[in-house]
Amino acid sequence: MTKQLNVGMVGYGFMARAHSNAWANVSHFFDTGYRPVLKAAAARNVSKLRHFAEQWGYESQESDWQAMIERKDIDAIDICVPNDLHAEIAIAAAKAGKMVLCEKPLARTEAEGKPMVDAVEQAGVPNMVWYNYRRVPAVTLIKNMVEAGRLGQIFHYRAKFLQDWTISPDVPQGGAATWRLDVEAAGSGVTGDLLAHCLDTAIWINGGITSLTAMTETFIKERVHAETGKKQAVGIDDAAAVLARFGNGSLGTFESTRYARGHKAGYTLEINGEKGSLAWDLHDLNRVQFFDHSIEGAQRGWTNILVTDGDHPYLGKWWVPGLIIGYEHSFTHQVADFLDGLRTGKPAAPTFRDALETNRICDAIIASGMSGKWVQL
Ligand code: SOE
Repeated sequence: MTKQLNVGMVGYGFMARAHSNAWANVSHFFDTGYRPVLKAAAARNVSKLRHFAEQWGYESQESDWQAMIERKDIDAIDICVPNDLHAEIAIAAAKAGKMVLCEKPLARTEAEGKPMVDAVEQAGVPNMVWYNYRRVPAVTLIKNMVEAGRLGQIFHYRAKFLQDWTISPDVPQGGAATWRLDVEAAGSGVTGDLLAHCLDTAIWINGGITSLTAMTETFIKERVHAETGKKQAVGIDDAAAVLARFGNGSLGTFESTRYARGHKAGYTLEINGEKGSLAWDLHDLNRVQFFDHSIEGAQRGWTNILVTDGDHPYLGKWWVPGLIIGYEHSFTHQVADFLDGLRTGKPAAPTFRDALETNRICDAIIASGMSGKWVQL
């Protein structure tokens, strides 16, 4: 029998829309045994909340998240607010016995994330962090191919996440639209916002990182704060370049910036192994590029696999073979896996504990960027 799962959303921005879309459509496509219901949405800005809640069909609205957490008719709290609010909400939700889902990164730092992990584990509540790119079918296929040994020994893992939206000095920091530039709200800049995605995917596919060194830069040193109207020092990293060693002996290179003119969400990755290479580009997200060295010499070359067949990860649940899917589907897949985890008792990853490791690596990047030294993890 299908069970109802009542969702309480905290926030109304871009991520709240991406998650709401996933909650709303997952049971149309995936048989998980659960039917999520958009039960309540909470935010302080009442007019923005009303617009959001009505557009997405939330049954009720709360002007403070505490009230929503206290409600008996809410099963799961989904946190889609700036990073500085994650810990307080997640801990309170766990104490109230709710399932907790949190937008990435888990917290601003590992130290802030640790009590969040303790809270969900002590309460024994299901929990997950939204690192959605794992669930792009092409990326999941890469994971499966690496796990099946198709690349043999891995030598290199290379990833980039490039944007260009903060090049102008007129972009403010702080406030609802630009909190990602305010170190108080975000914790870090591109490291926690963009590189965190690359790191989550990397450690999932290629295992743990054992040491790293990083170069970070803040190109624009002062920006007006949207809330005070005053110019103040910028505390976030605008760009980060990282050299890393993985536990399996391979070398990692990671780059992230908001100063790569022409790039809006340029997430790419490539893995090179003894038997072959695999590559993926978010802007062509249904394709995997594969070089298979075992193919006879004259026919050997890069093959492009269009990941749209019924036997590709998640694709059997969507349309018919050959029809492409997009960014938003990765969130639906994440909810589907979360709900499957509830049914099977095998929690979907990344859990809070898994995501804490990404925070640990981000902290090491920021520390190394400041000291110029290698950090052992
Ligand atoms: C920043 O612009 C951002 O929206 C990140 O916060 C998301 O996590 C990333 O997926 C896309 O870019």
